[in-house]
Formats: sequence, structure tokens, C-alpha cells
Amino acid sequence: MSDITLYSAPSCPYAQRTRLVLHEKDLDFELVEIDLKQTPDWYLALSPTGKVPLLLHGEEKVWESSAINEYLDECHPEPPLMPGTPLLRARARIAVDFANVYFAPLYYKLLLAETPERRTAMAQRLADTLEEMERYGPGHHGPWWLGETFSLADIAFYPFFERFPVLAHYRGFELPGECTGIAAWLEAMRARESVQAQGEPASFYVEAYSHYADGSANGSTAHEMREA
Ligand SMILES: N[C@@H](CCC(=O)N[C@@H](CS)C(=O)NCC(=O)O)C(=O)O
Repeated sequence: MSDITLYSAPSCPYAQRTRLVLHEKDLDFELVEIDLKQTPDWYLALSPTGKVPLLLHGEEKVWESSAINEYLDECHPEPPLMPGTPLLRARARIAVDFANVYFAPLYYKLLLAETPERRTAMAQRLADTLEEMERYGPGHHGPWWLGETFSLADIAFYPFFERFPVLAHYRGFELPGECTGIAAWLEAMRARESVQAQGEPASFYVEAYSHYADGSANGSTAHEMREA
């Protein structure tokens, strides 16, 4: 029996990051799916944030996907998902931080935007951000976000791109045509075994995110992303 339990939700991009890490490292784990539309009280008591993912490693809890993923990489170093030099590790952390602080919130804000004015403004901000990512992101020094080395940076960004069909469906938003490096990286990501094993089809996400698009989502993530 595995000593790793992952509390997850099939639609959650942050939990998908951790499922990808576990798969890349070929680690056995027990998966517990949480229904975030009605988060059970026992989970709210267990989780320090009430969010997924939460990792239980033996008796110890680790939460926040970026922290979980580095923790797993340190506990189970093969294959490594952080680069081999301090400089590239710094670059990986900068990319993950950017994904968390700028990129992911814009994804949610565009989906949650209720007025045409706000939708236009958020779409513009997301397009500008993608164009900025295109300038320093994948395709410049190799196929992956940091160049030759596949890393936690790729894993931090990918789940949001897997959910881009939701933005196309509800907001008519597509990856800007100039983002050819990102488009090629996305193809390389889709070819990975971990992504094929831990992904869902577009139709699943379109259905799963309908409450974000129609304004009825009332979980903590929707509240936080609406406010910020
Ligand atoms: N910063 C957190 C974000 C996790 C997060 O926002 N998870 C969402 C699901 S995608 C959640 O559990 N939300 C609870 C809710 O909406 O009630 C991480 O990286 O793990």
C-alpha cells in the first residue's frame, strides 16, 4: 500500500499538476476525489486551506501545489523535475511563481467576468500576458519551458492550457496566433505519457466550468478570483 494519498478534484488544474508529478515519477498513490461544489466537512477539517490538492505522506500533510511538487521531487528525486543548476532552478521557481501570480488568475478572471467591458479587458490582459510569455518561454532554447530540461515549470503552466477550450467555448478566447513557441510546446506536452494519462477531454472541462462561466460558482477560488 502506498504511503501517499492525494486529495484532488478532476477539474482542478493545481491538483492536475501534482497528478502529473506523481505520474512522471511513477509513484503509487491513493487518489481521493473531493466534490468542490459541496466540499465535505471532514475535508474542511483535514485541509489547512479547504482547497485541493492536499498531499498526505504518511502522517504528514503538504499543501499548495508548488510546495507539494517540490517536496515530491526532493523525496523521490528520480527522474528529477528541477533542473541541475542553481540558476536554472531559480528560473524554474520564477516561472512557477509567474504561473501562480499572473497567469492562472487571469484565466479565472476572464472566465468569471460578467460584463462585456470586463470580458474585453481581461481577454486583452491575458493576450498580453501570453505574448510576454512567448518572448521568454518555450521554444527558444529547446522544447520545454526552460529549454532542454523538462521541469516543474512545464507542469505549472500546462493544466491551464489544457483548459483553454473552456475560454474558447464561453469567451471566444484563443491562444494568440503569434504564440507559436507556446503552441509547439503544447504539442510536445500533449505527447507526454503523463499528460495523456492524467488529462481530460475539452468537453469534460466545458461542462465542469459552466458554473464559473455563468456566474453561479460560489467556492472559495471563485470568490478570491472575482475580488482580486
Ligand atoms: N494555490 C493553491 C490553489 C488551489 C486551488 O485553488 N484549488 C481549488 C480548485 S482548482 C480549490 O480547491 N478551491 C476550493 C473552492 O473553490 O471551494 C495551489 O496551488 O494548490
